[in-house]
Amino acid sequence: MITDLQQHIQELRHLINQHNYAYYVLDEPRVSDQEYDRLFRELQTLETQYPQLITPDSPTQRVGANPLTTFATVTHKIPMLSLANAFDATEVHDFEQRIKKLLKIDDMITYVAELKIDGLAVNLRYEQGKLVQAATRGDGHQGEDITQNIRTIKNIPLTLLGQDYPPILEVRGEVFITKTGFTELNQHQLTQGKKIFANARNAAAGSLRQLDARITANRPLSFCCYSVGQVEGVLPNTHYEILQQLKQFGIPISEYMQILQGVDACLIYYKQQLAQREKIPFDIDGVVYKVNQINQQERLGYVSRAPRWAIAHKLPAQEAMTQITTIEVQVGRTGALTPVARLMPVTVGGATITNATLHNQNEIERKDIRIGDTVVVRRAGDVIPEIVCVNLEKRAETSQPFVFPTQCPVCSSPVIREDSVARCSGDLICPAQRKQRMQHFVSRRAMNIEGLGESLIEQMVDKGLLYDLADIYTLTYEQLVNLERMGKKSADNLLKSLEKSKNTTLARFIYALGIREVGESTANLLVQHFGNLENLIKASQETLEKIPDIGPVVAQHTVDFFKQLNNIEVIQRLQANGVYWQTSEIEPIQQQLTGQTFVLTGTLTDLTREEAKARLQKLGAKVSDSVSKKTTYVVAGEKAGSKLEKAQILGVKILNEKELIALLDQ
Ligand code: I6G
Repeated sequence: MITDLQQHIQELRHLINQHNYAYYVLDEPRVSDQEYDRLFRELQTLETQYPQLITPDSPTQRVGANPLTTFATVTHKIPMLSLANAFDATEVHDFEQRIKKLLKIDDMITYVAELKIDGLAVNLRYEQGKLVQAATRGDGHQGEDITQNIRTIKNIPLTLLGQDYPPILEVRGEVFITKTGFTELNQHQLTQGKKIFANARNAAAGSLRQLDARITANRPLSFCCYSVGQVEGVLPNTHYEILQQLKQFGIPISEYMQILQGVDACLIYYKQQLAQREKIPFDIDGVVYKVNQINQQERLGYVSRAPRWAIAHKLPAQEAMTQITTIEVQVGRTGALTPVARLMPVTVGGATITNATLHNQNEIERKDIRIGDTVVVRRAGDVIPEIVCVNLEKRAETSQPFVFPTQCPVCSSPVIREDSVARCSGDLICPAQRKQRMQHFVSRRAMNIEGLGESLIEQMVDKGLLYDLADIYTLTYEQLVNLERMGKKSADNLLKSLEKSKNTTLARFIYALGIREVGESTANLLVQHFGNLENLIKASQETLEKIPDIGPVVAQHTVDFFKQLNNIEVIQRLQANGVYWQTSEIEPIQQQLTGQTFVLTGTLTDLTREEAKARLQKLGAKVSDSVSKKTTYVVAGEKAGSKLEKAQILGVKILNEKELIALLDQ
């Protein structure tokens, strides 16, 4: 006989499991965090009062209290295979040709394309819907029993949902840490004085290999399923449907999966994923194409421990090993000194790299980087390459730590320290700072002076033709034509582009001045707010700080910049030399909605999204993409979905389109 209390406890567990499923698998939370915590605490309290009613599959029982002394060995019922690799399109076409030949067909083959997450492969075994064992891949035949650790991963169900799951079901997939999880974990490790991890994969591996599951429980691990192992029971007859079925049982699967016809479609998928690699929230090292029909998979079988029906199309590696030949210090536009490692050339992510930023002295010390060291370098997208870690095994005994200079390497002025940043105190005395400021001033998004590149600026500053920004507009044909690599035509063209650049906008001009921390969007904000340069020059720290999105640091740098008389003098000379902008176009911003944040969702009928956004911003409002407690209003158009639901849960005020228009027309 089941008592009312047992019944209630079971209901609580079921509800919590359903909420976990909605949150982790469907990515559609159904209750607020507070409501979830309330249910969880209620269950915990009842289980503390009645410990005899605790069951191992209760959602409260993820973290075991007793550390292990060693991991037991698990023999896989069905070997955990690896995948064959393809490194280019030809190899992918060859894969398809082999398949067609073996299947003796010439029709289109249906594939499922998935991402290959850079994590650790594991096998999870469910018996009668309960998670009973989890193991690493190991050598493919035997792995380690990591059940205690796997149970702590929040998106892995301890009990499968529904009733019609196979009585024995093994699922396989990758345990990984997201990019943000990895950054936060390393930040936490740093503050605790603990070892930091070289990359997300190492962090995931280190976390799974803990004998004490309480440590694993504090690591941001996730799981994503990509196939099944032993199954006793019936599953659908395509790979895609099997995964969808697993999702129904509460197993997390990838949202990046696509069904595609033929390998050409797979190659398009590859290009798309490569292009958006930086936006994918976790590291990937390839994409995988699998034949979708299970009967075709069965006919194709396996060769040398890899299925013939699947292939991993590798993405360019983002990391490589090389040696640091020397460390140099570069002086930036604002005098910040950045140490840069010069490297033995190495190919990473399809490009040859010879330099990597070392950020600052702290970073060099933290990673214990020395000249001559063998290091792992990482190049992710367009980001400047970085040193991930030193290979200490290859360190020479003679290696010496790098001594950070106390004087600017260019102008010998003393180096001053501002937190982690070392700065040359030379300001305009320092030719390096002057060159950098000029490069910024002439750049495309600033004054957009075509034909005035880095090497020309370098020559002209060194020859004394250019001292400050205003000198750029005093250059003459005679001066230009005598420079190295400068013919008559180039001199003429440069003079023309100088002339053209004089007609600019105030926002571009402010950005071009190179005030510390004032990027393009801040420059735009300043223009919207002050309307003209005179008002900005006069603005106090207090006035500046009142502008939404302008913090005390930006305000301070702006005030400091305009306090310096030589900066005002340069501005006046620039204007005297012909730089101008249209003042009439600038309307100072109206501020009724300052400090309010709007989220637009669903389809608007009378206004377009862009119009609504522009009009809100003009009135000083911020328009955001995501709903939080800080959102002032959610504007819900037709067919508004999850954002509207979230607003309702969080108690954020909701406006319809008519109400929005009324607000805008006030
Ligand atoms: O190691 C793997 C990574 C990803 C896989 C895999 C996968 O699918 C997205 N799929 C299979 C079938 C195997 N290894 C054996």
